[in-house]
Amino acid sequence: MTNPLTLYIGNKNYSSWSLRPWLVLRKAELPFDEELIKLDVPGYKEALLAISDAGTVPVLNVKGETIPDSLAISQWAAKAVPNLWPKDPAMRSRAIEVTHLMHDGFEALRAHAPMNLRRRTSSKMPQSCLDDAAKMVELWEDCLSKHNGPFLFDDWSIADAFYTPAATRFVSYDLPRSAKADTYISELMSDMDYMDWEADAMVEPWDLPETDKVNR
Ligand SMILES: N[C@@H](CCC(=O)N[C@@H](CS)C(=O)NCC(=O)O)C(=O)O
Repeated sequence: MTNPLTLYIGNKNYSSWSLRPWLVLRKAELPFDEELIKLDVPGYKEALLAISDAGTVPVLNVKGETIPDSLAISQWAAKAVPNLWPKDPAMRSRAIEVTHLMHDGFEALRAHAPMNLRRRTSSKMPQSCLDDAAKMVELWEDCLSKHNGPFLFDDWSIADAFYTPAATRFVSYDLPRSAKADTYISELMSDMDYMDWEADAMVEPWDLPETDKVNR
């Protein structure tokens, strides 16, 4: 390995937590190696625990030190390079707050509409999932209406990285959204870095049947 940073990630089709800091490192222009751990195959948990005690991906290895957790990795990157959070202090605080909302909340959306980039369905979703989706659209609209776009806080920030996997769920599961939210989703999904990740996900040979059968 040639880079001082290695990001351990899960399957690109499914691992929403991995996608977030991967985008952040790309936007930070910090060169990194990536190591993909296949999830839900025999021995995968041992493989994860060999990388960090968290037993999850993502994990960033910085010259031998490990940082688990998508938000901790993103915060590390924000300390290493400028401009990953908005400069304006009030905008910055709100960006951190909405990022935490995604990191810690929207459980129903996460459970009933797991990231699955290859999936396209219009099947009926549970009300709790639709309620979360509506809450997310409201949050996006609030941020977008206060700034000039195209991102939640004008320029791209870690907040947008955190909502990118959520945006893909609106498309995969055909979740209702306003025109403004749809424009934001299209913006995130046409991002060049996101498209690199998605291209890999499309040709990944591994399926997670439990995730694929959600809402079938
Ligand atoms: N809070 C963690 C969540 C990480 C997480 O749950 N990752 C999933 C993959 S997307 C995982 O590693 N799962 C392993 C398992 O369930 O055993 C973060 O933000 O990084």
